[in-house]
Amino acid sequence: MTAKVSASDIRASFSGAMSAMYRDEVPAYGTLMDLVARVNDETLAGQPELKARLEATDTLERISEERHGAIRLGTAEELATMRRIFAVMGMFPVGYYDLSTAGVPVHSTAFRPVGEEALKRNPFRVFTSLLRLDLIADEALRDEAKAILAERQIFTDGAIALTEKSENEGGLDSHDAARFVSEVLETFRWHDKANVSLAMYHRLHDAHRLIADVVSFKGPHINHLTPRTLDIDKVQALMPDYDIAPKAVVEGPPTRKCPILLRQTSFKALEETVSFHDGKGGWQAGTHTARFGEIEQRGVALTPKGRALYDALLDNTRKLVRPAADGSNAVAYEAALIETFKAFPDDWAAIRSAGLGYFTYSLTEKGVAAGSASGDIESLIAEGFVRFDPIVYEDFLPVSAAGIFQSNLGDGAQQDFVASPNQKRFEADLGAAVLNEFDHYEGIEKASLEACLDALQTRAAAE
Ligand code: OOG
Ligand code: NI
Repeated sequence: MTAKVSASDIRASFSGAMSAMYRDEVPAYGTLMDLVARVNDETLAGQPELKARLEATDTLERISEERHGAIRLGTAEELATMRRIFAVMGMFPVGYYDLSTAGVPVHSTAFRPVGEEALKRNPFRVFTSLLRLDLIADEALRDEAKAILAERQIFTDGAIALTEKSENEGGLDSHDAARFVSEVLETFRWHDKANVSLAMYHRLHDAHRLIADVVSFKGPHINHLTPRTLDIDKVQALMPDYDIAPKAVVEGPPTRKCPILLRQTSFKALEETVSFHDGKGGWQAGTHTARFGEIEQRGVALTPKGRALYDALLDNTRKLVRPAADGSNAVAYEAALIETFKAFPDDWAAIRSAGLGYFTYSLTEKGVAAGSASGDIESLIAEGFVRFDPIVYEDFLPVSAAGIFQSNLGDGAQQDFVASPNQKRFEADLGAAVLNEFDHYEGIEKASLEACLDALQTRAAAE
């Protein structure tokens, strides 16, 4: 029997292939990648303690290869099949995001690797949304959209056959893995020929721009890829020098010494030429705006207590200043954000002792040399036997995601829906439950703590 390629290796190779394809399709993404690489190098050179921490936790290497993407699917069947395909690459649905409250008729999850080893190897994630036609008022249009979606097949026969093979045989050998990557890539490719007429596109677009983006095309083109930067403010400030116009405000928490959760910013989607059916067997030219670029900076994952504090502070800020789509009050918003977030400790030890964030524990050089030590975790830390490092937040934030969606839907696209989260329905369509992100971080924290205490043979003392 030929050896199987690990799911993480398939994921790494897929992430690389996707990046190369998108770089080809959207040259500004390539420019952004170069800028991020430059800023990351400069940040590491200027902050030796950050570099040392990343090295100590074995997470320095993953950063230059790190990115996430996003797609929007049209049907439950597409979502369920996508789940099986991502599973071949070791990517599993984590979290449920309801974006209806933010005027976007979708709900979403993030497919991503789970567990420390897989994340270290390659943390590629895909924010995956499912269109909610049930939120569209116009019943006739809803039925037409459904009928159009029912006709399309977004996966190649090869992608489905190889997914089944992997499920039946517990993985793929290197030849099949390479074929799998190129077959699956087809689903994410841009199509400049639409599925519909220009008139239909306009009707869908009038109902909601996002509906047109999902229903009018042969497949769920990847709509952005996001490299991870170590200094988002610097990249944001340098973007204009590279001829990229960033969105007015950075989503998420303010600039801090100790980054928490996730900060994101994007550049506006491109207007692209698309051919639509002319109803006479030919094509008619039109345009569509969908694909954009984004960058993100990731900080510590927060506990439910930390997250509740974050949500409350963000909410308070937005009550003071609601960021306008045109960026006119960006300065006031940023000032309010900084002021409000003074209530969130900005020091790793304080964040840890207040139970706001998740950390991994490991032995220091002194701890390794000592071999054994007694005392509880607090005294082991105080005596320098054990160190703690923030666990990176690997997920997304619904308010930020809504901001990213909105900035690419154009001004005035704001639309109100009645908030209607429906995780049960989403999971039924997905064919699986989504993982709870908090449980996952807590598990990683606990395992590291136990490993440390075991190594120092003080487990009994700590219990
Ligand atoms: C997804 C937007 C969400 C993020 O980084 O929060 C997202 C989309 O526009 O399809 O990618
Ligand atoms: Ni994104």
